[in-house]
Amino acid sequence: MLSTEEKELIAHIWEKMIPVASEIGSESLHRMMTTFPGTKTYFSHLDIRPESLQMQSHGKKIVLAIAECSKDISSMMVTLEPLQALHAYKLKIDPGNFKLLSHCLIVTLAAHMGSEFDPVAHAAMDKFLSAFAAVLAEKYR
Ligand code: ZNH
Repeated sequence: MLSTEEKELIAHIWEKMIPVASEIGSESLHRMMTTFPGTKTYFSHLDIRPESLQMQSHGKKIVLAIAECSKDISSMMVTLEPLQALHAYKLKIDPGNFKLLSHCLIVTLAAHMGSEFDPVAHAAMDKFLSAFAAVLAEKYR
C-alpha cells in the first residue's frame, strides 16, 4: 500500500538517520516512556535517563533495525521475523506498545527534520511504521 515514491522517501529519510541513530532512538524511547509511563515496565533493568549509555545503545539498535528494513520494504515480513519472535516470545511486549513507539518516532523525526518532514513525508512514514508495527505484532495472533 506504499507507492514506489513513498518507499523511496522512507528509505531516504532512514538512511539520513543512520549517523544520528542513537540520538533519534534514545529521544523516541524517552518520549515513549514519558508520555506513556506504562512502557517503562519493560526497561526496569536499564538506566532509562535519556543520556544514559544504555538508552543511547538501545535507541541506536531500534533505529538501525528500522533503517535496514526500510531499504527493502516489500521483504519486511521476512526480515522482521527474528524481531517478531524476540518481542512476542522472549520479551512478551504487549503489541499495543508498538503503536506508541511509532508515534514517538514520528514526533522525534518531525522535531529533527523540521520543514523537511512535510505532510507527504509524515503520511508515508505513518503508513510505513503502521505496517512495521503490524508485522511485529503478527506472532501474537
Ligand atoms: Zn524492541 C530489544 C527493535 C519496539 C522493548 N528491540 C530490541 C532490539 C531491537 C528492537 C533491534 C535489540 C535486539 C537484540 O539485541 O538482538 N523494538 C524494535 C523496533 C521496534 C521496537 C524496531 C518498533 C518500531 N521494543 C519495542 C517496544 C517495546 C520494546 C514498543 C516496549 C515498550 N525491545 C524492547 C526490550 C528489548 C528490546 C525490553 C530488550 C532491551 C535490552 O537491552 O534488554
